[in-house]
Amino acid sequence: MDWPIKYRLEKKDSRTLARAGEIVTTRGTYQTPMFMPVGTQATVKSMSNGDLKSLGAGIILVNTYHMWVRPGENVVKKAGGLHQFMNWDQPILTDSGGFQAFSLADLRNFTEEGIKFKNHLSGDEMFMSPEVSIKVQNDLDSDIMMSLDILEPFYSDHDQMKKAVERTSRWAERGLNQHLKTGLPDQGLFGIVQGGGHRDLREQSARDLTSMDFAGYSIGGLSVGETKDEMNEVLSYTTPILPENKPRYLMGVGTADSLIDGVIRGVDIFDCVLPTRIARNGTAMTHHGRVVIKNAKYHEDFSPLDLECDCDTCRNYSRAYIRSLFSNHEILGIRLVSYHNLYFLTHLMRQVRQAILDDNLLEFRQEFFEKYGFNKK
Ligand code: PRF
Ligand code: ZN
Repeated sequence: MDWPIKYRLEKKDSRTLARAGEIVTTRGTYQTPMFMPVGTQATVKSMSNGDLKSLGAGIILVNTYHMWVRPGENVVKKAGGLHQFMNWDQPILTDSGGFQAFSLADLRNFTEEGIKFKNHLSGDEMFMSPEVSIKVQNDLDSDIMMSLDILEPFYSDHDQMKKAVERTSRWAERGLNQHLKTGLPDQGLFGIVQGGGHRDLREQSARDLTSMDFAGYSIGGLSVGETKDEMNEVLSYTTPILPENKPRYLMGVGTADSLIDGVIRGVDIFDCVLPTRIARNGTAMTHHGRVVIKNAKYHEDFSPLDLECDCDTCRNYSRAYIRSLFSNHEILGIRLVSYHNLYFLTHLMRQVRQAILDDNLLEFRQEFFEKYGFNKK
C-alpha cells in the first residue's frame, strides 16, 4: 500500500541498531529519533501550541479513548478534525484505546469482537472494537493511527500471551480493512507488536504484522513493570524483524536512559506522560538526574533547574523561584517545569541523532550515563 506516512533512512549506526532518519507526513517532515509529547485530552497539559513548537516538538500524541468519551468524536469531526479542533498544524498520532483497556482494569471486559468499557466519567457501557477504534480515529483525522491491540501483563504465561498476540493480529487485520473503507488519504495506520517477554511470541507478532503492510510498527507491552534489561532484550530481538523502510515506535517509554537504550536497539519514536506528569509535582529531569524542587535545599538556590540546559525556563528562572511557585501552589511552576522536561527529552533526541551522524553514539551514551548517575552498561 502507498501510505502517506513514510520513513526515510539517513544513516545506520555502524556499531548498534540505531538509525537517524526522517518521518514524512502530509503535515511536514520530522527528524528521528524523536520524542513525542503526550496530549491525552488534545492538550499537552499546561503547554500552549506556541510552547510546543518553540521547544521543538514534532508530532504529538492524543488518546482515542479520551476523545471518544469526551467530547466525543462527532464534536471533533464537526470542528473539522483534531487539527482544527486544537489548532495544531503538525502531525498528531492517536493511540487506539488498547492501553486504556489495560489501565482502566476494572472497567472493561474482552471478547473476540472487542472491548466493553464502562465509561470512566458517566459509568455508561461503551463498546470498542477494532473497527470502532479505526472509525473514531478516522473521524479525528489524526495523521498516524494505532491498531486496537491487547496488552497482556508482561509476565503472563505463554498460553495466555499467545492468545493475546493472535487476537491482536486478527484485530490489526480488521482495523486495516476498516481503514480501507473509511480512512482519509492523509492517514497512516501502524500495527502494534505484543508478546511480553516471550521471544517466540514477539517474533510471531512482528511477522504477522509485517506480512500485513502497515505504515509503521509500534512496540507495545513494554515499560509495564518488567526490568530495563528485560525491555532491552525484547527490543534487541524485535526490531531486526521489522522492515527497515518503516518507522518504529516504542509506546509509553520516557526516561532518558530508556530512550537512549531504545535508540541503540533500533527505535525511532517514543512517547510518555512522564515528563509532564512528574513536572506537575515539581520534579525536573536534568543532565545530573532528577531535581525535586520542593526539596528544602533549593530554598535559596539561584541557579537554573539544569545548568546544561538552554531552554526558556533555564535561561530565565531559578530553582529558588520555581520552588517558591510550587510552595505557593502557583500554576506557573507546573508550566515552567513541564516546558523544561519536554525540552530536555526532545533536545536529548536531537543530540542522540547528531551522535549517530557523527559516529559517536556509544561514547555519547557513556558520557550521558555517567553524568546522569547511571554507570551500568
Ligand atoms: N498498547 C497501546 N498503547 C500503549 C501501550 C501498548 O502496549 C503502552 C505500553 N507501554 C503504552 N501505550 N495501544
Ligand atoms: Zn531547561
